Amino acid sequence: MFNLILFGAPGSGKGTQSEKLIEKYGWIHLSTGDLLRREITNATQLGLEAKSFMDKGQLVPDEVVIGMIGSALDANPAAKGFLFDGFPRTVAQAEALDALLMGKGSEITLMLKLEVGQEELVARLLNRGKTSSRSDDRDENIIRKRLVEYETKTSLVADYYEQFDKVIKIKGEGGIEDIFQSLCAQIEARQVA
Ligand code: B4P
Repeated sequence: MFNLILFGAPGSGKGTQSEKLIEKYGWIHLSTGDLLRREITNATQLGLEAKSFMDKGQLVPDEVVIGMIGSALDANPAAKGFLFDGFPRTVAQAEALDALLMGKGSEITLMLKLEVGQEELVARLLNRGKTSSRSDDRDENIIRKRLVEYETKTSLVADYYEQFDKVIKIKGEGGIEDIFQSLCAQIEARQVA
């Protein structure tokens, strides 16, 4: 199994690149952001709770997202690989993910970390906010709060996987197709190794 974490700040291109990677490699795409937004659309109890955090630019509590990922892994026993997009976002989530995968005789293969400057991130998210239904992309203060959450909590997840030598940094600025080719080159280097 090939288990990839596509990592990066909000707006770094995770969702954009995930779509292309899934199409090429046929993995199961697990985006906690998408899973949470689905719960909100369906007005579930979990969705109502998650929305109160997301609207403020805060991370949703670990136990909520870990439970969602555990269910999604169980629902796809025949997967040839998973692409984790927007997860893990805290070290506790990373440890939980490793334990879940170990329980299935598997592990994280690789983390690809998209690197984009702060002002470019803000500009991209504000731009998406003009056209999408995402309320968390419309207010610059909320966007900056999400970036602080990333710096203080989520960036530590890269340090966590760094100790296992699983992290490769990719320049996330420039053309979408060029960035995609850089990601594919790293994946294919690991596939033949
Ligand atoms: P997510 O849904 O994960 O969204 P995101 O990180 O804000 O951005 P995304 O990755 O989708 O955007 P992309 O860069 O593709 O999270 C939303 C919220 O959910 C979080 O704030 C949190 O509250 C909660 N949440 C989710 N997972 C959680 C977890 N595990 N634990 C706790 N809470 C969790 O794209 C951004 C824009 O850039 C797009 O408009 C795109 O077109 C553009 N773009 C992409 N690549 C570009 C390029 N190369 N050049 C120019 N523009 C580009």
